Amino acid sequence: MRRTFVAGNWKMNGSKAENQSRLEALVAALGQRQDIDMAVFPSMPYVAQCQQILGGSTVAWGAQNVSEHTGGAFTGETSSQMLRDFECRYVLVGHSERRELFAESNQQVAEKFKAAVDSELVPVLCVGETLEQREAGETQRIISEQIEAVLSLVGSDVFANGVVAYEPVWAIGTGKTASPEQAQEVHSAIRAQLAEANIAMAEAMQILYGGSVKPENAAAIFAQQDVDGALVGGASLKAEDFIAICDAAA
Ligand code: G2H
Repeated sequence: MRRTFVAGNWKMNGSKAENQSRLEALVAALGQRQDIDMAVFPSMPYVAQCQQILGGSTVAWGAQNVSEHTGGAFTGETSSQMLRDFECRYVLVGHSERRELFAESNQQVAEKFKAAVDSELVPVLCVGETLEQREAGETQRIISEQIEAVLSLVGSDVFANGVVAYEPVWAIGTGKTASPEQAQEVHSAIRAQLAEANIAMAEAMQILYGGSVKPENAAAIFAQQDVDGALVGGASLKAEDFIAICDAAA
C-alpha cells in the first residue's frame, strides 16, 4: 500500500512574511498528520525559514533545484550537501520549467538526481510531454527517455528512494488538467517501465501527478490506481487550498 504524497512547488513566489503565515497555517492544520507524506518546495533563500517553522512537524521541505556538482567554482549553484545542512528531505529535479527555460538535458537531470541520491536526499524526478509531443503521439517515448537517462546513470533500483512526478507540460499553470484517465494511462506506463528494472521498487514507489491540481479536481486524480499524490504549483500558494488537497488525499 503506497502512501499518498502531496507536495507544494512554490516556484519563484513568496516573501518572508507571506511564507511565515502560510507555513504557520500548514503546521496548525497538517503538522501532526501521519497518514500521508507532505512537503513544500520554496525558493532557495527560504529553505532555512521552512526548517525553522516546519521542523518538528510532519510537513517536510525541499528545494526546487540542485547542482549536479558537489562544490567549487559554480557561481549561483547550490549543492545537495548544502540542502542536507538545512535538513531538506526532498529536491525537485528536471521540472519542465528547468528543462525548457534553463536548457537542462536528460543527462544533466540524471546527474542532478544522482547528486541528490548520493547526499541521501529524495529526488522527485519530473517528467512530461509538451502538447506538440502529445499530439504527435510521442508521449510515452519522451517520458520513457527521461526516465531511462536516470536509470542508466544511477542503476535499476534508483527509485527505491526516489519519486517520479508526471507533469504534462500543457497542463502546467494553464488551468488545463489531464483527465484522471489520461494521468492513469501515463502513470501506469511509467510503473511498467520501472517494473522492467525492478518489480518490487516499481510497486512501492510513489508517482505523483502535477499540472493545475486544485481542491476541486484532487480527489478524482488521487482515486486513480497508479496516482500516489500530487505536485501542486499555483494552488500550493494558498494554505487553505493546499490543506484541502491534503484532505482530499485522506
Ligand atoms: C506544475 C505544477 C507544480 P501548477 O509545474 O509543479 O504547477 O499546479 O501551477 O500547474
